[in-house]
Amino acid sequence: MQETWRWFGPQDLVTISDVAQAGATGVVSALHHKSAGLIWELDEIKERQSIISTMSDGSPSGLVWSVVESLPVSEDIKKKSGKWQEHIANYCTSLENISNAGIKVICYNFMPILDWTRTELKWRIGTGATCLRFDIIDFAVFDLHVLKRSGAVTDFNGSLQAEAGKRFARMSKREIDILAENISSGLPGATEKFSINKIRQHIAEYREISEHKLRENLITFLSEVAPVAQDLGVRLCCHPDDPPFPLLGLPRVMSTEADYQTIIEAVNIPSNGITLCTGSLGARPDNDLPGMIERLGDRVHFLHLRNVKRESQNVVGSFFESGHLIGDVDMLCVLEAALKEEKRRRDIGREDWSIPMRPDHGQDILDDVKRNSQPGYPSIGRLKGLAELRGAIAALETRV
Ligand code: DNO
Repeated sequence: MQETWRWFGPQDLVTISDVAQAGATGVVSALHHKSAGLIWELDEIKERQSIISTMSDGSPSGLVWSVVESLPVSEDIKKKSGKWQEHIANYCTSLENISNAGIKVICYNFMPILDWTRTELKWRIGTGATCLRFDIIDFAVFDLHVLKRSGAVTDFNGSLQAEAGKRFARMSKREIDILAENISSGLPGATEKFSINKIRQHIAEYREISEHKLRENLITFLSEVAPVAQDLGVRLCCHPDDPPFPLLGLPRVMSTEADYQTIIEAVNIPSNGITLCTGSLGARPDNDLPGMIERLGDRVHFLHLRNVKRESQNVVGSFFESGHLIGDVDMLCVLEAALKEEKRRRDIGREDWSIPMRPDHGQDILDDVKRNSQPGYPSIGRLKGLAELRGAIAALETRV
């Protein structure tokens, strides 16, 4: 596995020199300032590559930009409305430019409006560390009492509504503002930050878009872009929904193995692949992650390795982000399945046998609290995660 590290560009408080010390060899990055739908020009990509290859004292970092995360898909493409055809053409031009710069793995997602969603960004666990958390009652507070979405009452059962009502009554104005901010604009990597009114407006635009329609729109998108990627030797990898269930009454179509299977079969070429994110998919008790690697392994082009602790056996429920090897995801089985997939690829002579992986997220520990970098992306917490995963991989490699 190629060890990679997500870096949010020059404004990231974790620097390229820090990344070099983490021991990763690949960098996962994006031109975050570009809105979805625009073309990534070759010179902008090359400029970012040169920044990644240089440490703050001017010496070579030894790092290579190996994965783009994300090349975002515009809302028009997801809704198949407005400028969707122009945006698909621009997406293909960006793929060509990224490929010409030598980057061959490209991650994206197909979640309507919001990218990944958490309700708390600094949830304190017993050790004093903090982590990200999704709390279903807090989310119901937001949906029922802040957004006041008309369909929300049918999406939460009676006891959840009652709990949310009680919690909302106890919350201060500041707590409510923080909750709204966390959900609508708090997380790094998302392409847009939304006001409450903007969210309402976007939700209204999805009124006619069922789960079936959204899946069809994803297939339309892939039917256009995956063959272009295939010709360029680029591997596209769709990130799962995070969390892997519908939110705000909006459809989500990449939450389970069956979802992936449908998309893979619909556009059945190797470049149409998966970002297997163990933390996103692991928030659902009915996702069998090692089994998914065994069955869909051929198309796993990128691995996000992190863990979660679920607080119920329900598909829709609360969870927090636990240590990389501690939690409901059986990380050792996942790693073993991934190593077996790499061996299978080596045996048949596949050039892409080494799957890029990144330690996904980390808890804020020690000096992370002072540095206050992007939520979920602290330096020391991720370093610990990477070191644990590296140790586990080294031990498992002797057995596979
Ligand atoms: C969260 C990330 C997501 C992911 C995008 C991929 O940490 O995994 O922001 O990058 O959903 O498109």
